[in-house]
This record gives sequence, structure tokens and C-alpha cells, in this order.
Amino acid sequence: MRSEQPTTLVREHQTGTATAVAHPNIALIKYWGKSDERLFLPRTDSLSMTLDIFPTTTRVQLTAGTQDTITFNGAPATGEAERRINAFLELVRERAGRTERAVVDTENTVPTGAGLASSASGFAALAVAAAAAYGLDDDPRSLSRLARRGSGSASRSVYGDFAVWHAGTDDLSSYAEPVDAAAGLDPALVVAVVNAGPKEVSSREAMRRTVDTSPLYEPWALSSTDDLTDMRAALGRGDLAAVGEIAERNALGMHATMLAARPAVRYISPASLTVLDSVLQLRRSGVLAYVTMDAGPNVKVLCRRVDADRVAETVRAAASGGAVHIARPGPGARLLDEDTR
Ligand code: 2P0
Repeated sequence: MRSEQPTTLVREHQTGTATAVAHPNIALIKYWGKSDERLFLPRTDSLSMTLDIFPTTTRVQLTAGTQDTITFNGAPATGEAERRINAFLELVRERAGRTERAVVDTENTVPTGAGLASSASGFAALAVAAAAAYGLDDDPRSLSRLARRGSGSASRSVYGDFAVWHAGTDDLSSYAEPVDAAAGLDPALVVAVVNAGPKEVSSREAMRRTVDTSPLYEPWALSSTDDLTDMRAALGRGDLAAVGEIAERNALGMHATMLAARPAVRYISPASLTVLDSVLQLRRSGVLAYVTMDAGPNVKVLCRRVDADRVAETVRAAASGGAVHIARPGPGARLLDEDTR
């Protein structure tokens, strides 16, 4: 079979066209702060769960044209999005020693303002597709390092389920890899959208300001190292309560660093607090449910799969009409073989 059917990657190299799909991830131990902005080296290690909802599908086709053509959900990419994808393609060309421009077509299924950053799934899918189209190394570590240069959190979406991103000290040593979790963990993540509007401060600017000005940043970064050690142990023994407690303290600690920045960055809104309170009530009634929040007001609730519907119902009532999505651990980024037919 194998000799008759070359691998997808080899066939796609021949066509200079590749399509990849990747999913968003949510950090249980957060990435917040860079030590090198150009190389996207983070200050601390982080750990995430890749989700099974809202994939991004990206097709990269090499062209004889003189410039890159980037389409995002059917419309030409503009502004910052176009600039970042363009810079990423330049990096890929530099690594591959090639000059062809590319036609990039991205379909992102995250509903607008869903509170799930699309940069992680977006740059993971782009890294995998561009690496295949330009003939770069396709081992997961190389792909993770490459995805990192588009957006830090994308380094983790290369993998399914749980992944740890080692901060490293240079381009070679900063990459993500899979983390084992006990089979009995069986988690779900309930995403409560409390505000679908755009954020006032980008996460990039917010983390820069936090590192530069927050007196709470260094203590959080230090405690995050312990959180990661504890998290790995909790995942290994399938202890959802411990996983949730550690994730919650790490995330709220990250938000504390921002609140102490000068000027403060505040993503937590009154509506977020209402959801946080509802999760606390659930916990008091015996349901294992723990919050995490990212660079926005939306709340993600980690719970057991069997409790997901009940948790979703509770936070839906608290989220004052906002959408609620239930996610489970999802797959890593992968090539589709539709270009080989
Ligand atoms: C994370 N976030 O670990 C953290 C927690 C938001 C809060 O990764 O500047 O879009 O492109 O590397 O990856 C959001 O930051 O930032 C993020 P860049 P990214 O998921």
C-alpha cells in the first residue's frame, strides 16, 4: 500500500499547494509576557488544551505572481492581519531559500467575538500548510517553532489534547510538545461569551505593558513555574479538581498582573464577574467547575464532560444572553490531502 501511495506531504510538495486545518487552544497555564518580541520567545512556559471546535482551514498555493494574495473568509486581508501573514510568509521563504509568492486562502469558523483567539489556530494552520507548500521540515517540533513566529500561542495548536510550550532561550529551544493526561480526566471547556465586541487593548500591547510596568509580574512569573509543575502532575493522575484549581489561580493571577500595570489593563468586566460568581455557586453545590480567562471578558469553564450541559446551562443564565459553546479536547494541526486529487 505504502509504496503505491506516497505520503501526502511528498505529493503536495510536487504541486506547491497544501491545505491544513488547526484548532484553537486555551491555556491552563498562561503565556503572558515575552523575553524577545521579534522571535516570540515567552518569559514563561505555558500549557494548553486544544479544542475540538472552531477550526481554521488554510490553503497555500505557490504562484508565479509578484506578490502574496491573502484572502480571509472570502475577503482580501487588510491592515495588521495582512501585515502579519505577509511577514510570516517572508520568514517561510527565507527558511526554504525560495522566492515564489503565495496565494493564501483562510476560512476561520470561530464566530466573530467568540472569545477564542483565532491567531492560535490561524498561524498553526498557516505554518503547516506553508511548510508543506514550500518544502520545509514537517516534524512537529519544527512546525511548532515556525507557528510560534506567527503568534506565540500557535506553537501549542500544532498538537492535539494537551501541550506544553517550553519558553526556551532562543529560536531553536522554544517549542511546544504534547503532554500526557490520564485517560480518566475526560474534561470539557464551556465557553461563555459575555461580550462579543473587539477588545480595547491588544494582548500583544497588554503583555508588553504588564512586563514593563507591573510590580506583580515577576512574582506571577515565578509562581507560574510552580503552577506548571503542579499542573503536569495533576494531569498525569487525572485529577480534574486539581487541574481546575491550578488553572484558575494561574489565570486570575495573570489578570492581577495586568490590573497592577501602569496604566491598568482590565479585561474582566462586570458581566465576567457574574459568570465567575455562578461558577463559584456551582462549585459550592458540588460540581467541579473552574474558570479561566484570556485577553478579554469572556469566561471559559473547565469541568467534567458529564457535567458540561449543566455547567453550560448555569453560565448561560449568568452570561446575560451571550452564546455558550461546549468544547472537548481536539486534534492537532494536520494537512488535508484535497490538493493531491
Ligand atoms: C495564552 N494569551 O497563553 C495567553 C493567555 C492570552 C492570555 O496567548 O503576541 O495571540 O501573537 O504571541 O499568542 C494571546 O496571545 O500573542 C495569548 P502573540 P497571542 O493563550
